[in-house]
Amino acid sequence: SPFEYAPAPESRGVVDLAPSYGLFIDGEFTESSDATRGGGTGGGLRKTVNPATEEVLAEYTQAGDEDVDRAVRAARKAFSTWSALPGAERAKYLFRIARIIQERSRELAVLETLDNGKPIRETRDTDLPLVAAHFFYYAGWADKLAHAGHGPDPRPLGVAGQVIPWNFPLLMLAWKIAPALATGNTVVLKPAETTPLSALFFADICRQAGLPRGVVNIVTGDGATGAALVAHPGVDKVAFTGSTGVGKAIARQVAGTDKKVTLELGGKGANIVFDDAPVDQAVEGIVNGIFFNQGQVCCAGSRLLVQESVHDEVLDALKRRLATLRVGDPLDKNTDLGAINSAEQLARITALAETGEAEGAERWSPDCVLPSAGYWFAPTLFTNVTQAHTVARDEIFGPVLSVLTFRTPDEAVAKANNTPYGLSAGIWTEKGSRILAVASKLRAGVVWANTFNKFDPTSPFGGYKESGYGREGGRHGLEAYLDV
Ligand code: TXE
Repeated sequence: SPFEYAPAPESRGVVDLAPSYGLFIDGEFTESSDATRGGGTGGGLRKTVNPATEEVLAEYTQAGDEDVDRAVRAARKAFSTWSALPGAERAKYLFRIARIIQERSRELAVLETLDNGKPIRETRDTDLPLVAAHFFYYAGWADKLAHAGHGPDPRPLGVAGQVIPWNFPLLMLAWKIAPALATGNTVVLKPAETTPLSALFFADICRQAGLPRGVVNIVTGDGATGAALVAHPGVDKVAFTGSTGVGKAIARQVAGTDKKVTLELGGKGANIVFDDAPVDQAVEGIVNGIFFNQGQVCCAGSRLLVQESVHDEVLDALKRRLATLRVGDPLDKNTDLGAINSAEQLARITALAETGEAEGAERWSPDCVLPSAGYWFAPTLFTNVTQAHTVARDEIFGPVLSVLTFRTPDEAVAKANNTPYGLSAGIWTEKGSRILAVASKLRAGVVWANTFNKFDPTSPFGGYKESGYGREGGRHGLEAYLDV
């Protein structure tokens, strides 16, 4: 069947793509039942392209309401046995999944780079190690839930409906699935429409690990599939990462139901550089903060707040560093910036950057030749930015940094907090006392000091204000999947 993905073990290590993929329901890849019965909302095939070349990688199935229903029923059926397993038994499956991810990490890193456009250096050195680490970490909790501080008898919620975005497809899957399974829940997950492939390969890993049928189900499709999953009465818990607009719509949708919900939404993180910070180190952190994954990161340091007295020095060093960034083929391990994930995202970034210019901010990019095919955006700085400018307020979700200045720590805090979001911030200073004083006043879920975009499965991650609610990662991440 063209819907069957079963690579020969000897072909692992390279990506072996089928021409088209089905849905993963009840332990099997299947066609859409909407298609076989006709007349449903799903069943069509969608294409996923390599954003660096615009070449079609594969086709995948648009799941309709009937498919979502089938997946939720499979998860419901599996829940009674999965949740009754001793934690140590669930842990064995999670450890097995983690080890297979490590064994297949080269294949998965290449796959993720093909489907997403991000540099292989990032998928190889950041995404994949973190994906495995999440499964190892939550495997360790599965038999210790009574000691996690949630009381002696924490219970799983039931079926988790999980909707994830395209910026870290496999890592967002790991953030969602690992804690859900460790706590005894079963899962129906919908990956984003532009990056469905690594979730389908993950389904194959679940089979390879011998995970019981129905514990993990993958329904691919667009926002309508996500909305059907969120609306399904058999879903007990909704976990969403994506845009603030859709997050708010989901919150409205589940209001008045008994569903629990966690939302991880947008951000407009401030990276605050004080005049005593070592400039070279801060510049590396600024670059990592906004150009990692082409800035398509919810916790990106998209606003640089630099102390007025060192503004020119920092900007000169930053521009020199940007001139050395290599933009191009994501599969080349020397590449620093890859492709933007989709034509739609490129159009959004382009429009916001044009607004920046129209409103009078000064735009600068290093000389760089962008490939002719694919979706590309040069690293971009905006200076002479005020807090009223759109580029200082809206999430751009691209390689665009807006630079503002401040004089005193209080002014830095006020400007950093002057946003409806509250996901991340960074502080660069040699003074430990200042780190503590400033961090305690920042309304952001994570504050990094003298580093940026550092992730670890032991740390809870999540937002204040319109960046959402609930925490993923760490011991706190268990709570999102437990009745405590
Ligand atoms: O997000 P969407 P998009 C931000 C970022 C970006 C903007 C738009 O600013 O420019 O959002 O991106 C599914 N019910 N972030 O349009 O639409 C959808 O199919 C249920 C920040 O890609 O929110 C996909 O799987 N699900 C962010 C997922 O939601 C729905 C990551 C995210 O898509 C749905 C991504 C609905 N009504 C974008 N509509 C972050 N927090 O990291 C869509 N979806």
